[in-house]
Parts: sequence; structure tokens; C-alpha cells
Amino acid sequence: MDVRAAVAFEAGKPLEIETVQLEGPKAGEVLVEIKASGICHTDAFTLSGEDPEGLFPSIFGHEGAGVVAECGPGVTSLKPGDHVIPLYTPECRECDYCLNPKTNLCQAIRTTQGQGLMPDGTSRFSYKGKPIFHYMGCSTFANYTVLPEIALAKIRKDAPFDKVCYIGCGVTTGIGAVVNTAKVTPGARVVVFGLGGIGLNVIQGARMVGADQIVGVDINPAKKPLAEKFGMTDFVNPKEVSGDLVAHLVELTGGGADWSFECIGRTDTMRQALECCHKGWGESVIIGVAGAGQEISTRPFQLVTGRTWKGSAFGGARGRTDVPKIVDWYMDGKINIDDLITHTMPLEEINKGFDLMHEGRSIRSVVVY
Ligand code: NAD
Ligand code: DAO
Ligand code: ZN
Ligand code: ZN
Repeated sequence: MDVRAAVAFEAGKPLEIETVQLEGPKAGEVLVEIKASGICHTDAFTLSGEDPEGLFPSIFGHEGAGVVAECGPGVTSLKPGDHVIPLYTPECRECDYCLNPKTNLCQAIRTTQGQGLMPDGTSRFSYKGKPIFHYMGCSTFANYTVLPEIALAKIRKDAPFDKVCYIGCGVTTGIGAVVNTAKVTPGARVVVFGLGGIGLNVIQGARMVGADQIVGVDINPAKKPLAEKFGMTDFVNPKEVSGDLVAHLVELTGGGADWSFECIGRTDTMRQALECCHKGWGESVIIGVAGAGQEISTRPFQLVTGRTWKGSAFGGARGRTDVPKIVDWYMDGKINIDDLITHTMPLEEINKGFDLMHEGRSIRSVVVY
């Protein structure tokens, strides 16, 4: 079938809106009509050419929501008309990873997904007879896409697509890091580095679980009012701290953070986030994705004296199980998504969404189909 898509033909170039061809779903696959898709930092990272796994030409987008249009043979958990959120971290419920409660990193389709292909090793998308790669197993910058059944979370039908699409990445990544990875407890003191689309969700997750102090760290003071609305209790602009930032944060938190979260993707702030943690028990969670080849460092004595360094992908969430619950939290008013979606636009204007992100003028732009 013909579908409208924003195609990344080359790194560093704007996306091009084209009519491309999409083959129907094969065994275990599902055709989804995408209704909305957020534009995430990671789409921009891959488009920039700095992502070592980036493939071109490709159809990006991994933060979508839509409706099942058709199911391939063998699909049992979904039917046409179901509302779904695509999952770049699938949940097969059968692989060694899914069966281990310590991880959410299902490996059932990891190899082919990393190659920009469906599990049978081919692409469903083509343009002028030549294959186009899938992206993060999702390719939501197209009005129709095909995904494996195990990479779709079924959600309630009254949830608005243009809001809950954000649960496909940013919301789940931020809130999940607090709830699933760190398991922040009531009364905790938390420090969040980076108050963008991820950090603000960490903040609202920390508030939701009852943290007492939530310190936000950002070099852009324009982020302060929204972060306060989401639960930040103290704001620190590193540019306005005269001495050492880590010492300042340790003092502000009365001895160090119980948990810190790095939501920027810089190795220097990852180190600061670890070192502002409380001696003896503080845990730092890396969420930000650093550039290819970069390395983190600290003095090992930071770990010897009881600080822990860990990371979180997709908020430690098992998508088919956890995403529908997060949709419920939104529908029940427990979490705020509306104030984070600062811009919406048709597919034809998707490059404006990337510009707004680069200019730091948006939290989330959402393409509506
Ligand atoms: P964003 O650009 O919206 O926010 C980053 C914030 O960091 C901005 O407010 C910026 O002003 C601030 N900042 C930049 N440099 C700083 C510095 N030196 N000190 C303090 N603040 C600084 O980005 P985002 O969408 O929130 O994404 C954050 C990171 O999370 C990215 O690296 C992204 O790739 C990553 N990410 C990870 C996962 C995961 O599963 N681990 C999922 C999605 C995104
Ligand atoms: O299983 O090896 C693996 C890959 C897991 C990918 C997790 C990606 C999370 C971070 C990338 C940012 C997503 C928007
Ligand atoms: Zn994302
Ligand atoms: Zn699995």
C-alpha cells in the first residue's frame, strides 16, 4: 500500500515527505495506522549522523500511538480496531531476558531490530523499488507502519493519541526510571540533571512516589517554572554556582542525594550526578545517551564508599505490561502529559519540530496524522 512518511535519506539533511510503499503484515506482525508521534531527542541524534547504529534511508519515529488495521497470521493478542503504542523495547514474555525479573531488555528481535529490519530479516518499507530501513523497530513517522505483535502495547480506547504517544518513550523513560529502576521511596532527596522531556518526567515520577526534596539542575533558567509545576522543590543553575557544583548539591541535600538521575547525555554531568549522591547509600541512574565512543569516569573510592552507578533503558519498563498502566495513570490524572506537549504539527511540518527541539523552545512536539 502507499503510505505518507517522513524519510531520512541522508544524515544531517532534513526529512523528506514522500509517498512510500508498505508491504502488509507477515506472520506474527501487525499493520498499525499511526495517529500521532512525538519527536524525541533520539530521532534527532540518529538524524545528525552521530549514532553509530544509524542507518539510511530510514523512516524514524519511535514514540507513536495508533490503531491496529490488520493482523498477520498467528497474531493472537491483538485484533483490528485495538488501540496500541509501539514499543522499541519489546516484551516477548518468553526469552531469557523477559523471564529474568532483573531486566526489561527483551532480546527476542534485538538483532534484526538493530539492523533496521523486521524479524525475518527484510524491510516492509520501500521507495522506488528499493528498501527503506525501519527505525528502532517502530518507524512512527509514517501514517501506517508494521510491527511485530510483541512490540505493541494494547491500550484503552478513550486515551487521546496526541497525548499518550509520549508514553511510547519520554514519559515511560522518566517515570519508569524512578519507579522501576531506582525504586525511589517516600521522603527521599532526589537530584535531577537536565530538565527536558525526560528530566521533567523523572521529576513528576519522584513527586508521585512521595520524594521530599527534588532538586533540578539545568543551565537553562527558562526550564524552572515548568519544573516547579511538576514538583521540583529547588533549582540549581550550574552557571550561577560560584564554587564546586557537587559540593553545593551535597550541602543543599543535607549530605547528598538518595538518588540522582542524569537526563542530559553528557559524561561530565554523569560524574557530577554520581558524586552528589550520599555517602553509604546514594544511587545514581544514567538515563542520558552520550555520544559514540565517550566514556565515564570517577574515582573508584566513590563506589567503595557506598555510592552505586546504574543505568536505565525505557525506564526499566516491560512495555506490554507497564505501558497500559501508565496510560491509566494519565487518564486518572495521576500524571501530567498535556503541559509537556508544547507543539503539534502535521507530518508535512515535521522538520519544524526538529528545529524547535534544537532551539530549546519545545519540550515535546507531536506530529498528528
Ligand atoms: P532535552 O534536550 O529535552 O533536555 C536536556 C536538558 O539538559 C535541557 O533542558 C538542557 O538545557 C540541559 N542541559 C544541557 N547541558 C547541560 C549541562 N551541562 N548541565 C545542566 N543541564 C544541561 O533532552 P531529553 O529529551 O530530555 O533527553 C535527555 C537524554 O535522555 C538524551 O540523551 C536522550 O537521548 C536520552 N534518552 C534516554 C532514554 C533511555 O531509555 N535511556 C530514552 C529517551 C531519551
Ligand atoms: O537490548 O541491547 C539492547 C538494546 C536496548 C535498547 C535500549 C535503548 C534505550 C536508550 C536509547 C534511547 C531511546 C529513545
Ligand atoms: Zn525517545
Ligand atoms: Zn523477551
